[in-house]
Amino acid sequence: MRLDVITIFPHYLEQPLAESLIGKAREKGILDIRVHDLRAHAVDTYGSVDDEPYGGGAGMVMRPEPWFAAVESIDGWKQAHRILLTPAGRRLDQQVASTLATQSHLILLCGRYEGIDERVSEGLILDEISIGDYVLAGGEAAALVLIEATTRLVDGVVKERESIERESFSAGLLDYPVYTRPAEFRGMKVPDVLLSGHHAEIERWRSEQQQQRTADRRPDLLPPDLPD
Ligand code: 6GU
Repeated sequence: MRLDVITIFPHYLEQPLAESLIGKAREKGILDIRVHDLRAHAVDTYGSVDDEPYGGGAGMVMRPEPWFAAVESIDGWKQAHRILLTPAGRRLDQQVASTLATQSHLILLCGRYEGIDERVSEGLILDEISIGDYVLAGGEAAALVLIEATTRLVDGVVKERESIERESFSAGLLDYPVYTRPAEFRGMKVPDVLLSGHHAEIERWRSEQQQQRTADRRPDLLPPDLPD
């Protein structure tokens, strides 16, 4: 998968995208990720990318020219799925991530919260995505979340296929609790069933734990009760 990210804070993104699963997938050539500095396409030699809003009001608005120039400098941009990260977008969830994972080329535009000239959305953007109902100063952290949720679903990025398959099997439920050695720690014991070696019982216990935890913590994830 090819990923291009456009931001005024390229350094903010570089280290997280060099670590762990994503860093390894880049080394293996499974992911081709490039971070672009919007200021390289500024309208003047001072690196200006924003200006006062027409109609007045607080804050600055990002000008359209740098965004158009930055996107149009990316090879294959016309065929790419071009996403603006904005709190006004549709909400990212596992279903959205798995659909994005089928794309061969994503271009992510990290806006600043105060706003981007609407003609960027009109002329460049195919999809607007938010990561939740709270306000971030900019789209950079959201882009990292989207990239991590999406790329781990791309073939070859996660070694243990089983963890991905288990997630989709138990789709929409919270995970069961897990334990490792020691069997007792500061008086807290690992549930007996996990030490029993009875695989069918362990599977049943895990499934019950998932149902129970989801009912307790995230009842909104459970299917609605059927009427009698
Ligand atoms: Cl994508 N951007 C900003 N600025 N705030 C957000 C967001 C995005 N998603 C949730 N809050």
